[in-house]
Amino acid sequence: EATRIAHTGLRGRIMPAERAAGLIASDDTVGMSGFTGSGYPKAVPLALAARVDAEHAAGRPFRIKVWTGASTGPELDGALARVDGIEFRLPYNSDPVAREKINRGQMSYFDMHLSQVAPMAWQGFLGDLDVAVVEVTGIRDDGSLIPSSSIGNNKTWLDRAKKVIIEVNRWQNPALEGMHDIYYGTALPPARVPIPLVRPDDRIGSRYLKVDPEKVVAIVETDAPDRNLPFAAPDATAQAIAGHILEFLANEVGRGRLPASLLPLQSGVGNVANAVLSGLVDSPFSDLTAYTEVIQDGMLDLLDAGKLRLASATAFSLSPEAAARINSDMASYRDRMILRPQEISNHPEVIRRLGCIAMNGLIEADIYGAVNSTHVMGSRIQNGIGGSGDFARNAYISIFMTPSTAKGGAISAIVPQASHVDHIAQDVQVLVTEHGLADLRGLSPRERARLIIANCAHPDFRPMLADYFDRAMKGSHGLQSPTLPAEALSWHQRFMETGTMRI
Ligand code: 0RQ
Repeated sequence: EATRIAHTGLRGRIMPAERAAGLIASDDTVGMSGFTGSGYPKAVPLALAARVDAEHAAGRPFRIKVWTGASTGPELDGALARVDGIEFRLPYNSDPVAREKINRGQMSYFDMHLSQVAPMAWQGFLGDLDVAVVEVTGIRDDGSLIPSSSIGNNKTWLDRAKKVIIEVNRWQNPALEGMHDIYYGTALPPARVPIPLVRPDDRIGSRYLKVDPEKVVAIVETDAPDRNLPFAAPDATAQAIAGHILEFLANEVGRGRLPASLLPLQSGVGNVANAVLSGLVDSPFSDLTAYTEVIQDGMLDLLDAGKLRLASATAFSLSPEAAARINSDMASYRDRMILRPQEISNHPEVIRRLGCIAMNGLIEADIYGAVNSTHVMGSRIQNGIGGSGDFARNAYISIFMTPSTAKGGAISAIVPQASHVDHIAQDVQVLVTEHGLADLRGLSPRERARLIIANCAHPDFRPMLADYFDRAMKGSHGLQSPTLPAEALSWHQRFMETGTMRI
């Protein structure tokens, strides 16, 4: 096909990925595009990994600091982590190789709220940004950029970086043009003003990203697909969780506490979240909207079924099948989807104003409803907090959902005390497992504990939790949130020693 680089001046900077990677120096801080498996650069990070490997083989240290939107693909985090090329990483990672390096103490990881990355970069707390490497769909004749399948922090990286490397990916559908909404009205206090977004479908910015052409040191043309993992078909557990949530929402509508079109939905990633969305296809709700982080397969199903009117997010997170589906009919989806910078898709002010219904996964919750989203056994990072904190704290209703056990039943997802806390009890209003739902709104800690044990815990672990709570009611220092400190984390200790939380 014809070139996607309409700006004639910039065409002169087209070069191979190897040469572009040569413009990145050891110790540089590099802001990369990418959010889940979408819109991340696919050629320069791979070429850089090869270079890092060669430098290391020659006995020369070479590591960089990597900032992104959220998780990326194996060509970025996986390739660079494998060659020990990443010294520092923020704000979210789900790559298994990088995860292992972090948990071995070989890579520093700053796990942060996704809405805070861009503001913190502007505040200067994160240091200078040396290079931006950003994937786009095309470059217009005025030098503005047609964004790709994710926006993430691209606007901020392009504005803040001293040097910019652009990957123009011909695999991305040109019909993406027009779907994006890049808001340039953010400023730091005391100049900060309200974000003029009052409905999920409001467009408040530009369709294009801006970049100073003088800063563009390289353009690399690519033709590689986004790499998102396929979703598993919802299993019985996921379907049961989805069923409880749909029943809860129907009940809220019945009581007049939610409109029949609900409120803008936010849904985390993963199979359970996808099952909830699939369940909504056959629900009585209609005219739904989503104000969320990622558009996943279930959202496409809802759009196709005519249930979902509009989805606003910062990225696609589609299985290969769903990506093919959307690519073959992009024009029809384009008016029903908006991709925004993650500081807007996840903005606390907007989430609070719209009244999102947040639905996120978890690692474990304790009997008082504090939620651990990030650390296995309190110390091993799984992914990161991602956007769950942005949404949970500010949602109209904050729902957390999980299978009641993990690792083949050896681990209870409901524990006496969370081994790490990402979401305090005040940010957890509804807790759901396949066994049932606990509506915790308005309840005291003791009432929450009784309800969570009865409704959410796996039957095998229920008597152990009830026994712990009964004894805590007798032996605790205080009775607001009864606790036996010496025993509270003993379930985790037992798992580390014996491989199971069961006695
Ligand atoms: O690991 O595959 O090695 O067995 O954690 O667990 O059950 O597949 O669930 O995919 O929904 O992930 C919290 C990680 C849940 C996710 C978390 C192990 C389990 C498995 C995954 P294996 P499941 P999910 C918007 C919102 C934070 C970010 C967020 C997450 C793996 O939801 O990252 O919410 N959330 N963002 O075996 C030991 C336990 C465990 C456990 C699960 N109690 N003990 N291992 N696992 N519970 C999206 C974005 O921000 C982009």
